Amino acid sequence: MKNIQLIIGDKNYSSWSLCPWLLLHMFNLEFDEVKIPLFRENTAERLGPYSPSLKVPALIHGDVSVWDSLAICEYISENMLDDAGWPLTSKRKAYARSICSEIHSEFPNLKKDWPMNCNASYKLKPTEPLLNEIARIDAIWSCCRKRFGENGNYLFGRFSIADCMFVPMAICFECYGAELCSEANSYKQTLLENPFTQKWLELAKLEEKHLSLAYSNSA
Ligand SMILES: N[C@@H](CCC(=O)N[C@@H](CS)C(=O)NCC(=O)O)C(=O)O
Repeated sequence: MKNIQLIIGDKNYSSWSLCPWLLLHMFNLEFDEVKIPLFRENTAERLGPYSPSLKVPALIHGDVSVWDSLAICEYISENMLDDAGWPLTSKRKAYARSICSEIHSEFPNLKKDWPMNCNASYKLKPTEPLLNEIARIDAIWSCCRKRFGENGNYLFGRFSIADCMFVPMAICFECYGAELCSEANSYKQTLLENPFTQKWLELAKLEEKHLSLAYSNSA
């Protein structure tokens, strides 16, 4: 058994699990993946030993346990990557942390109306509040790319935690058909073409499809 265990939900539905999973893969950190399918009778019972919130993701590292996607990514960066999970300068790092917190705590309509379902592919007309949230993400992406993206294709050039936190949105935007400006759209493509995003999507295809396409939980 490796020293790091990442507890995740179904790859089809668990948007937050994808964030630290991608970070660990992008930085070549070996870990054991423990998958606990969500929304089953025994889900809470199986999550109990790993996650006090009874949600995924959770990370076990030696005798430390961390839950909540952003806290896990921060822990990985601080303890395993010498802070390389964030952009280098404090100005960029502050910006990156702000947009990560924003995506984590805001966007209720996106999380409710367009939940991640990797195998869904159909157009769902966004409501006005959802359109406003999509426009905000479009602005975050295009603004970051213009201001900070000079050394690569990710938000801050090279890959960072900020990209991890936005990959589920890229999958949802592709699946439900969000309209984006060209700068944001090409960033969305970068996230979707990332080899580990591709790997996640391939593995999601192999899973049992448990929920209907338009399920209403904000997984
Ligand atoms: N803020 C948490 C959200 C965690 C969360 O909602 N996880 C979902 C799956 S992506 C879950 O475990 N849902 C199961 C449930 O609500 O019972 C994070 O970022 O990790």
